[in-house]
Amino acid sequence: MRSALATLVFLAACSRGTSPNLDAAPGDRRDAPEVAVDAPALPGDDLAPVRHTIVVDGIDDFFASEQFATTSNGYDARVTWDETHLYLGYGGPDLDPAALDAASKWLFVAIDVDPGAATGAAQSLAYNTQHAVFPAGFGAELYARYKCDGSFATLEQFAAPDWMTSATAPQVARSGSFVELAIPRAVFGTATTVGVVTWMINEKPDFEGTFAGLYAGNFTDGYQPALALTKYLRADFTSPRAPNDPLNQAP
Ligand SMILES: [Ca+2]
Ligand SMILES: [Ca+2]
Repeated sequence: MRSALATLVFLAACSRGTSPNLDAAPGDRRDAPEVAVDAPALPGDDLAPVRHTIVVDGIDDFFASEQFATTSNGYDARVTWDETHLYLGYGGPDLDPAALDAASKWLFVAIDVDPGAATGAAQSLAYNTQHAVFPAGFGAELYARYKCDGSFATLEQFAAPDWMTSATAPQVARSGSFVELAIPRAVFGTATTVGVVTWMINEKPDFEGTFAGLYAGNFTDGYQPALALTKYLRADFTSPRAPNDPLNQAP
């Protein structure tokens, strides 16, 4: 600290410019701005794309770089992928099947296999009186749903105008209030980038609510008859960028 202060005093003295000899001259480094010598690595420079195989056992083995804050305190999301699967992790009190109303609470994971093109479903199915409207440019081809009492999980496919349950079910495992899902990338076709948006609801009559959406500023928790989702994650399977890199946030 002392030497930093001394430097500041020295620089302040120089900046007064009382003597022409103290003015910066070409090649004089005293007043030269600091310049980084090494250019920062650009995305894709000699870096392998993200590949992280999660063991679907209910025990959190996601990296810190795969974690996301949500709209709710006490809830966080995790997303990563490898060559064969997209992996989701969710932690928070209502993921525990012993939680109040667990049989009427859901975790939803909507997936857009051509993010930005706005193809597919522009909004989610209604559960009781709540549904979600997807972010700008996001049109869902699929959504995974997990019932918080642990009774089942399915993958739903959009076949306009309806949704149909896929023969492919997500792999699921839970321990305490943490759940992991694996969705085979085969259901995305040839997509190398998918959009992902997640949220949770309680569909219980008179107790409906929406919460724990991926990206803390995605929406405001509460009863949402037409939830406006505003953000999604672009999971680019060809990119070395960490899943939670802010550059992956869309639109
Ligand atoms: Ca695990
Ligand atoms: Ca789409």
